[in-house]
Amino acid sequence: MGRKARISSAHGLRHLAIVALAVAGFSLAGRGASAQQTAADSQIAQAKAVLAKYQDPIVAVHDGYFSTVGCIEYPAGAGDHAHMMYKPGGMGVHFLNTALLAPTLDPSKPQVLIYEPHGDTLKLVAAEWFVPVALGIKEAPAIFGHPLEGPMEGHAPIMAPELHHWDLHVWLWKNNPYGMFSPTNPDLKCPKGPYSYAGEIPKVVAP
Ligand SMILES: [Cu+2]
Repeated sequence: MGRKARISSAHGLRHLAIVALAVAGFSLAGRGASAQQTAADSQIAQAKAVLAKYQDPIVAVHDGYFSTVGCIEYPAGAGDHAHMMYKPGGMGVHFLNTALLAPTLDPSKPQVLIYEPHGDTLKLVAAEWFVPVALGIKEAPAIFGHPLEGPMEGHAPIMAPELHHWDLHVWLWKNNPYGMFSPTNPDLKCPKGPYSYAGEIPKVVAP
């Protein structure tokens, strides 16, 4: 073997070692990501089990979740950077528990429960983690590995627009074709009645 060939084979070995390290790094990163996903999935399953009791809205009221009455549906989004990107769909009836407002989030204690009216009954469809900016939060908190969206104005007409907040809707009990973490659900319908509202897409605000 000539000198040149030796050099190039040493070079080749080093190259191989780098490739092997890179592959190992990738698969480690991949394993890390999937472990995180598994952890988030089991947290979601636990939250769903713990919160199942709120399928009875009276149990929710007893625990401090109070109805904001209106059923909210969003028409086609404003589609600009000043507003949240809400695809057309429903958000339902929000039951808010102000005693749970805190800067840190607990998977078993969402601040909001979301119901879909079905005739004379309310069906639990989603939970929402909700953090007012007034609590001193400067960066999006996260739950189940997902950062909350916002900050945004309060949702008119069921909230004061001044209630600037971060939030994340998690559709634990109703399939959402837009995805489990989408704010709106095209399959959620509000009844034709005096307490159904076409919500205004909230404006994005500064943290
Ligand atoms: Cu909502």
